[in-house]
Amino acid sequence: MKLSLVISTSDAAFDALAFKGDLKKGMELAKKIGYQAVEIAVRDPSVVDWGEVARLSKDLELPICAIGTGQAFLADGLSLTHPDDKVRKKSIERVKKHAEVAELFEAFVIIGLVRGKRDGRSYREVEKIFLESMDSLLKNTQKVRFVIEPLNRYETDFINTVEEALRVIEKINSDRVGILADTFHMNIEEVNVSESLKVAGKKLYHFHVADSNRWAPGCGHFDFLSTFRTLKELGYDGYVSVECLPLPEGMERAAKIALRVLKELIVNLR
Ligand code: LER
Ligand code: MN
Repeated sequence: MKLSLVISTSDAAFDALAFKGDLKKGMELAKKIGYQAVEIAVRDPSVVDWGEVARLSKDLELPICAIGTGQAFLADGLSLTHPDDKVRKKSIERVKKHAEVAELFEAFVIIGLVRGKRDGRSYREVEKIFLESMDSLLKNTQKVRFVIEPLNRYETDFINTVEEALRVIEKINSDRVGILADTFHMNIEEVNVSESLKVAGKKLYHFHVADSNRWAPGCGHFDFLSTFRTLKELGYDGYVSVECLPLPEGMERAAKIALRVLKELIVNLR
């Protein structure tokens, strides 16, 4: 298991991000604190100088493990299941740009909020549109991998649990699509976090951590020990990305606490 920190470009509207703002500063701090990679939340990839990010990543020896797309939904209202065809096409184009960047860094593309909401439509209807959008993304990209992130009910009503994500993934039927499980969402939606992770099994491609209150791990009541034991049992060797509020005491402190707590946990698993 490798530890990563979620950072973002300056135009992010989402609060649960460490080092929201200056990407360069975020990458440098993540490295200084001791993270092995960063995950970058990006609203619009066309406004970022990716050459500069690639240089930084190389110089700092800090890989970029995933590209977040939720800002495109939060700030621009784009979604892969948008009822308006024109907006949906624009959304697919936007995520394709995310995918091109992700391909460059061999990073995952996160399909979280950007999949949209049901907005009064049936689950079936929205799922059908989502499958079409995913099909288009897969056909128009080479080998980049996508991860579907189940989100809690207060953020979307389309795919809240690992089981729901797995059902959609089964229909997509591509090894380029897996699950991103996030402890914050699982704590709200899953009956039993460890059991759900076992059901995901090898389809678990990526992992987000925050405590029950979305503070740094160790600052709430989420049972990280049993969850990490399950990850070990599953042979999970992907990234564990810290995606927490800048709490307690600001971004840097939260990121430091998270790293210390997670490192201790992982050592104790041996
Ligand atoms: C993104 O990874 C996430 O977990 C969501 O809560 C974004 O709103
Ligand atoms: Mn997440």
